[in-house]
Amino acid sequence: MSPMKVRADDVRSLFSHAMSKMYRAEVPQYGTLIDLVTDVNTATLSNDPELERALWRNGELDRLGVERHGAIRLGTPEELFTIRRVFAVLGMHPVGYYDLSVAGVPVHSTAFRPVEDEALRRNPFRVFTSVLRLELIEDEALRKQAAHILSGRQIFTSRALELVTLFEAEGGLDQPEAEEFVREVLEIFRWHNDATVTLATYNKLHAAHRLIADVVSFPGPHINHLTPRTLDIDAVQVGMPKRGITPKAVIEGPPRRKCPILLRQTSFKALEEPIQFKAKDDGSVEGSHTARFGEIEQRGVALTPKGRKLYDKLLASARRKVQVGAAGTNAGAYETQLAETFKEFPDSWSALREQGLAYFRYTPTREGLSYVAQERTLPSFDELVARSYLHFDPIIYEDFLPVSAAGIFQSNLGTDEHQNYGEHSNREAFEQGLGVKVADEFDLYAKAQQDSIDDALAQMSKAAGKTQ
Ligand code: OOG
Ligand code: NI
Repeated sequence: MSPMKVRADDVRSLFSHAMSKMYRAEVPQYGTLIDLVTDVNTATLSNDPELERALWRNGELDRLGVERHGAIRLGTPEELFTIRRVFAVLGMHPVGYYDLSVAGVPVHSTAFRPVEDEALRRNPFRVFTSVLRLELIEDEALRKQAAHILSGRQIFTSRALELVTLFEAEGGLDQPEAEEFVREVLEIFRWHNDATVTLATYNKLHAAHRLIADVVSFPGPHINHLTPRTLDIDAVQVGMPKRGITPKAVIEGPPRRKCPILLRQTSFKALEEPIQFKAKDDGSVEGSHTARFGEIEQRGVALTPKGRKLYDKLLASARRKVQVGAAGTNAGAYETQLAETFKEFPDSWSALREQGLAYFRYTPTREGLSYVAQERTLPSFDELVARSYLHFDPIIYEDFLPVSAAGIFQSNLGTDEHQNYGEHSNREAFEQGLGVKVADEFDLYAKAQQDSIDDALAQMSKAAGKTQ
């Protein structure tokens, strides 16, 4: 790549910044949410200087306010194929496969995200990307009609496609091209208050599933939420109503813990927005649509397959015992049950590490390096950790959780809409549309952990005067 090319991380920063600006302008409640999150983060930091130092050490402090993720819903495998090429320009690659049909949502999804540690540090923005599974529409005539409507739309501007091709040919874009690319890409995600269908068609699609109407009735895949990071999600949940925002009934994911695991999320309800629907004689008729909302997230340590299995088991058990209704009934009982059930999940970094439940990044301590230099010997890995000659920090979970994602979708469907799709997940079809296989998130975390171990041990052997 020539030195004139802009690094993908910087194009992604331009992009996430532009998206944030657009969304704040279009969804004022989102601006209010951001203000609340900023206030909560400031208060949390001033009460916890240790946390502030840790964030500063990790270079996270100045990026605390930047959005962590957004979400879109696509209509066809062809759109998925092209969006992969678009996101590649932004240094975002598909990680993980999420089948939401098991939760009654007729989509399957991946997350386009930066993969390398350094890229995540520079700008962590990712996009949860779903594709409609038309085969799950039972009514054959409606299925055909939806497919026909989708086949007639082009969600990418021709200039965006030219710039993607240029990027692929040259391995990068220069600054003016990168800026133009971001402007063009913004068009893909913009809200359209004019539908491509009549109100009658919209209603039919809506009756099949609200998400089907959301995807099929519009010229493009509007970004449906953006999500900043909070340091105290419980405080934001409590603070929302005080600022006139209605939160979903419960926080998705694990309960509050001393050692946060995976991902906790909550959102505010989607807004009802006016839409012009097509009418005969080229006129239009006014209706409305709800799709756009705001979300917040708080992330914890990434779990190993063993840890994840335990998480899934405990979550399923809590959800079996207490079900939260659409209107939020039982929310308090659910939270109590969740906390109770998760007592079985070890809540200290050492226990999580020793039991192989979570991933950690290892670094040699100063004492460790001087010990091995003095003794000219390298103790075993376990001994190094036991004597605090190797320090370990949690590796943060960068992905999503299907049950939580379904909860976020559901809370924005208004009613307790819950179809039972008998279909199995269809990862092959998803990857075929995408044009590549999605990366396995566990492989990525395991590699980050192993790389840190190799690096730490190499430093230690060097200090011990050994060549490895
Ligand atoms: C995506 C919902 C999933 C998350 O954070 O889990 C999601 C959507 O509503 O399109 O964004
Ligand atoms: Ni989200």
